[in-house]
Amino acid sequence: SWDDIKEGTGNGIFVGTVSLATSGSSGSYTMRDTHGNYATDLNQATSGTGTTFTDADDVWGNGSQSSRQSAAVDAHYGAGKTYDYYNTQLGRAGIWNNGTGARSRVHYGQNYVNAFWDGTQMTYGDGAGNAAPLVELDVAGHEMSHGVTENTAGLAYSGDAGGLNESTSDIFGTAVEWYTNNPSDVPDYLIGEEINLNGNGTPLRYMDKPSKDGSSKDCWSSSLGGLDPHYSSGPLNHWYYLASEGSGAKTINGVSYNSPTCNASTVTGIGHLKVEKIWYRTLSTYLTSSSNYAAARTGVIKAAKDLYGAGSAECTAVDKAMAAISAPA
Ligand code: ASN
Ligand code: ZN
Ligand code: CA
Repeated sequence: SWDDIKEGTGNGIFVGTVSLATSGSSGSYTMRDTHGNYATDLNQATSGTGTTFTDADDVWGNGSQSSRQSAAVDAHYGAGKTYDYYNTQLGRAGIWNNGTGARSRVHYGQNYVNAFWDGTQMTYGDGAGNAAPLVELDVAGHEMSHGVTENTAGLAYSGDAGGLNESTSDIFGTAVEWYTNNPSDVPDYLIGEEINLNGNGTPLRYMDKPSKDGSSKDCWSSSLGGLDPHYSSGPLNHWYYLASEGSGAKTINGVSYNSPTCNASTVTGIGHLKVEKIWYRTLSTYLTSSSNYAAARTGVIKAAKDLYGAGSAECTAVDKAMAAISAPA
């Protein structure tokens, strides 16, 4: 039966060799965990639920990009780590906060260079050319977090709210990467750094200085809301970095960051986990579908007071970081 949970061995494309929560018994295992997170193979289709991955010896894939099981290992591992992060660090029992997991569909379409949440499930393309399958850990955390946003604040996908929505997914995708601390996918403040979407080894997005991608904004302005949400996310991603690590130059896990402020201030960081707790409380308590950056600024101050007290270093840091991205007060 599927609730006979096993620790299998997965050989992922990005995560290396990991223990994988699977179900079944000798001769017939499925890639399904205790919460009901499970992975299916779309086999290049673009609709349907796909075929559940099964395996005789509970050793999955060989780690190469051409291994059909390996893409599923990364996606299923990512779903499990995202579930565990929300559950243990933020007290949320999955996307719906009801203890149930979600389906991850892999091998979507032909040469599909994206991943998405559709209100029900996660879906991952295989990439094309230089771009690897889009099953990297921060992408899995990003897509599942769209589900969390949908089931909390319900942020719209346009205007300032669209940027807050996208950034929330980048923040928690990054949070999952830090929580997991996988030695083959060392945590950072970059998004999609393993996939090579640009073909030159650069990440998709940079949280310390979002404008490094050529399109995202570092600072809020009244025209921000007219941008694609993947670019209007920049200021809040910048806020997360500044509040976590502080302004200026810093090397973390071998990656060099240099985070400017928009108001010539200096910000001292409080560590990413506290910032995540403050943002999650903001998202789940103080924001609505139409919230803008001003509401985000008011919200993080309230959330920081709730969690750490008025006048706390945490409260000061998240407010100073909001000022440092020019968020309206
Ligand atoms: N991967 C993209 C995202 O989650 C897909 C999209 O643009 N909807 O933002
Ligand atoms: Zn997104
Ligand atoms: Ca990353």
